[in-house]
Parts: sequence; structure tokens; C-alpha cells
Amino acid sequence: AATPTRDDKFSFGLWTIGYNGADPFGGPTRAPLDVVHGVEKLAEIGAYGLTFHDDDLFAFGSTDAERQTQIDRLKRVLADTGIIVPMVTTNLFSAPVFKDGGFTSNDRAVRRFALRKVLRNLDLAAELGAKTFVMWGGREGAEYDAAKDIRGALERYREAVNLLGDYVTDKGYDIKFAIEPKPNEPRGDILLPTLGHALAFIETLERPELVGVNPEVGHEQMAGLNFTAGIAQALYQGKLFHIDLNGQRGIKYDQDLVFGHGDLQNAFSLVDLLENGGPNGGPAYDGPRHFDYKPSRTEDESGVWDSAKANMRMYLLLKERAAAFRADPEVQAALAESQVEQINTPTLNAGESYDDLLADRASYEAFDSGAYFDGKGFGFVRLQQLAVEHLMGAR
Ligand code: 3MF
Ligand code: MG
Ligand code: MG
Ligand code: MG
Repeated sequence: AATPTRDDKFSFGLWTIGYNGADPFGGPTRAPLDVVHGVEKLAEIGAYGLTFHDDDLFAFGSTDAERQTQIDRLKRVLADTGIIVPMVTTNLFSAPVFKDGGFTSNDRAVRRFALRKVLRNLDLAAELGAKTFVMWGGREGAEYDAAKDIRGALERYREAVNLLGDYVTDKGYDIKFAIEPKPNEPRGDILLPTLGHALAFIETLERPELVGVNPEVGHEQMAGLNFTAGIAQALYQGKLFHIDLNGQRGIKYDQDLVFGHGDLQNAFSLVDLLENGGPNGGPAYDGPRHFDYKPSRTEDESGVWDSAKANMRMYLLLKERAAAFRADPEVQAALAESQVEQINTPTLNAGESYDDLLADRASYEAFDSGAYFDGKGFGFVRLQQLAVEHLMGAR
């Protein structure tokens, strides 16, 4: 059961398996990966999808002919292997022109160029049948407070996303947008740094229904946040359009480790949420299980594929562990003991007004809060111990 199949909907960014090991302190440690070879390998190891930035497929500044050659090569290998492209994204961060951002560069000509680059890539996304268009604004930010008018930048971001919404609507493209938050790196501070900032921003748009989020495990954890809790809120608000799975160990640079090689407990609760809807069930996630990780620069090409497989295997093992956790009668008893299900009971009776509540002596005047102080505990630690024992395979 820990062998991936296409039904598991595992997808990988071309920039992930294609990462050549370059970091701020050293150059590449691996040869470039050709897209055709990459797609063939993904098909072989059981993935179903490939995602990419425009510049991953054809270098920035390619001629139209060079660009088309790469698109044709990709299309051929997709047809040969049955791999699909569920998501496309645009690189508005690598080229020097984007050093102060794309949609929110202080330079208006850069902003217009960024919009054109995205519109062109949206046409390609539609042509390849992608349903989601991710926007990670890595350079949309600043290092210095005096250098960026944040309100102005948010207004320009809004202007950009509104235009993109008009474009896909007028063209009849079946594409939705997903904003990927990140607190910092490469900018000192990035706009829309967390899931919460992004969710609030989306509500200010002209077509909020077209825009959701693409949260990345490591990005929220870089901000010290609980990824599973953030994903639960995104699901609650109907905004989990896509997801970047990987591993991160604490608040530091963006590690992009294999999924589960960072905070394993958070990975366990995440898979339980995505697959089973979390503690009380409920709508789960049925989009791509997309990995945005980096094969460590210590590895050779076989290490790249080992690490790609490790992502999928970790996910499937966690799925098994989560199912065993849910099925365990002791866990079910512990959940009941902890009153986990009670959170779904409305606090007010049906039709009850605040006058009715004020008249209910049992809720206040006759309520013995002291009994709660001295009384029974919730048993959350016992429940957590059961979860960790299942995670460890000890039960
Ligand atoms: C950077 C990222 C990005 C985004 C990508 C959009 C280069 O930290 O996570 O990867 O995921 O641009 O999909
Ligand atoms: Mg990242
Ligand atoms: Mg990351
Ligand atoms: Mg990402």
C-alpha cells in the first residue's frame, strides 16, 4: 500500500527534481535535468503530474522558436507517458529585472512586463489543461521599511490579480489562482507572508471565488505556525486550491526537505486532515498532492529519484498510520473522553436568542465553575500519546 499509483495524485515541480544543488554559498553539484527524462522518471516512479514555472521549461529570454521547441518536447513526453500538468506557475523572481518584484516592483515598466509574462504563461497553462495557476511572489517585498509603501504594493497586487481574473474569465479558461504565502527569503519580508494574510487579501478582490491559496508546509513553519491548523482554516473557508508538501525543521531558512523529514507530528496530523478530514471527519482535500522539495545538494541523480520516491512513501505511510489511528477503539474512546466531537454542537439551542440565554439560569447563576476548576481533565495528553504511538508504529 506504500507503493504510489496515479490515483494518489502525486505531482512534482520541474524545479524540484531539476534542482541542481546551487545555493547562496556554492554552485551546482549536479548536471541539469532534461524535462523529457524528468517526466519519464516521474511516470516510472508512480507520480501523476508535473508542474513548472515558464523559466524551468525554457530559459528566460528564449526566442519564440526555442520556447516552442521545449513546449513541443514536453507535450510529446506527456502524451507518451500519460503524465498530466495540473498546475503551472510563472517565475517573477529569478531574472535581474525582478529584483524589486514583479507585480509590486516600484518600477511601473517592470510591473507591466511582469503582467505580460504571466498572461503569456496563462495561455500555455490553458493549452496544457492546467486547472490551477500558482502565484508565489518571492520578490514582492522589501528589506527596508522606507523603501516600500505596503499599502500601495497591496493595491498593485490587487490590480494585477483582478486583471488576471478578467483575462481567464473573458478567455473562458477553466483555471483558478492560488496564492502561495511565505514570510521571507529571498526578500527580507515578503508581502502576504502567511496563509492568514493571503486569505484576508483574497476577500478584497473583484473575483474572490477565482482565487485560493497554495500553502507550503515549510513556509508556514518558517513563521513558527502550525501548518495543519492553517490548512484546516483554508479548507474551512473553501480556499485550499493546491498544496506544497515538504519538510522543515524549525524557524530557519527554507529547507525544502522531503515531506515528513521535518516536523513529523505535524506531517501526520496534516495527512490525517487531508485524507480523513481531521479529528471529526468532514470534507477532505482531493486536489494534487504536490511536492515542492529540494533533493539535497549532497545527492547524485540516483539520490534525486530516491528522495522523490521518499516523499510519496512518507505520505502513503502516514496515510496508513492515520487510518490505523482512526480505527483503534482505544483512540475512539479517548476522543470521546476528550469531547472532541462536542465542538460541532452549536453553543446556542436552535432559535435561541441572547434574551433566552440571559434567562437560562443554568448557564450562569447556577453554573458551578468551581467544579470545572477542580474537576475532570480533558485527557488531551493521553490522546496525543496514542497518536504518537500510532505514528511510531508502536500500536
Ligand atoms: C519558494 C517556493 C516556490 C513556489 C513556486 C510556485 C520555487 O520558496 O516555494 O518554488 O512554490 O514558485 O509554485
Ligand atoms: Mg518554497
Ligand atoms: Mg520551501
Ligand atoms: Mg512552494
